[in-house]
Amino acid sequence: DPYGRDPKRHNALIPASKKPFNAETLPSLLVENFITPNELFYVRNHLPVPNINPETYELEIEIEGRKKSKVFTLEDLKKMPCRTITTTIMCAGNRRSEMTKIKPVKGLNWGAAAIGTAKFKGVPLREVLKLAGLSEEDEENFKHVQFEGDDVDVTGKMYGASIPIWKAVDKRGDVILAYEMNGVPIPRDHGFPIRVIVPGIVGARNVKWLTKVVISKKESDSHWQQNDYKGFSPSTDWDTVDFKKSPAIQELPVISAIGKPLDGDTVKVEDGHILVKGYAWSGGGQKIVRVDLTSDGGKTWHVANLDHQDPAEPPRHWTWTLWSAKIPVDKNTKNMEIWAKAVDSNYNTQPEGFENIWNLRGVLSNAYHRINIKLEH
Ligand code: MTE
Ligand code: MO
Repeated sequence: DPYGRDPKRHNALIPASKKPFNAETLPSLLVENFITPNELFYVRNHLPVPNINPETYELEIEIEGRKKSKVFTLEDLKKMPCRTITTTIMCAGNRRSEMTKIKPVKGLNWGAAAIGTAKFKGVPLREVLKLAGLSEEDEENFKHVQFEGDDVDVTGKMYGASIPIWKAVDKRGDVILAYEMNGVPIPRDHGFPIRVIVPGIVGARNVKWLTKVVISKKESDSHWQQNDYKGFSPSTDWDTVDFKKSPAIQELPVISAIGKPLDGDTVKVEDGHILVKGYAWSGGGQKIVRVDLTSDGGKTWHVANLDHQDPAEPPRHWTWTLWSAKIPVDKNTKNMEIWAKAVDSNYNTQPEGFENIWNLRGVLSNAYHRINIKLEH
């Protein structure tokens, strides 16, 4: 069993699949902490978890066309000046289970917790690239930075992805090669011993168990860059899809979700109100400027309090916002449907429903979040 050496997981992680292991916690637990505890951080593995010996670990940096690549040990990387970046990471398929209700899609049946926020410590990728010989001229001539993980499929292919080079070399891109997550060495499930952290960009490009970086004129040719993690029209299905026609997802659009109460919960009304809590986040370093809630189908909207928000300004606002709102409730109301939507610093907002954003892979599933609850007076 190739999965026999996978690490032990916390029992608050609810598996979406066991081999490979994919899991998320309950949204109600998630919204309790601005920094997601490592044990509750969603896990998205495509393959068995590698077991890397930190003593013999090597990271290879290749600049296409150069004779020799440069190799760094873990110790080499840890000796360099470090940076700590707090960022939210989200899977492109977060909240897919809601889109599936419109029409089935291919993908893990994620709820609203395939997202988390952590403090990562590591070395800026741009400094490592400079040491590997990348010049300012190279930054213009090459277009992509490709990453390879140490996890391999049955055909011997590594997990891989790439990002545009500007993101990697721009000081404000805040891309780091991380060796710590929330103050401890990165747990095995999250990429031990080195993972690239690409703030503001879809989870899939934050390659875990990083063993190779290639500076290239081309994108990664991996399955996950070319034939997955792309958006399509609602009328495109598996018989007509041409993956070459859509760009790979990089920065993610604005999203929000209610974490508490959960859909189907019974909630006690206090002082004529109920308390609703959730998260909101936007990719590309945009900041959440407002979260709106309604309990009457959009006739009236309540603006949520932004309870916990990092002070960083866009376009370097990498973390989610935790919010809460008190929704007034009539004496006679027994059931309630609550909707939430967020607005980011570009004034982009979420689509109303899933009908017109449905896509065959169930990605970018960011319509208004809607929950139905029962009320107890
Ligand atoms: N990196 C490697 N090497 N292998 C993977 O399967 N999954 C990607 C990304 N990096 C993956 C990877 C995807 S799709 C996501 S959403 C994030 O890792 C999940 O990171 P997490 O498991 O730390 O939450
Ligand atoms: Mo993902």
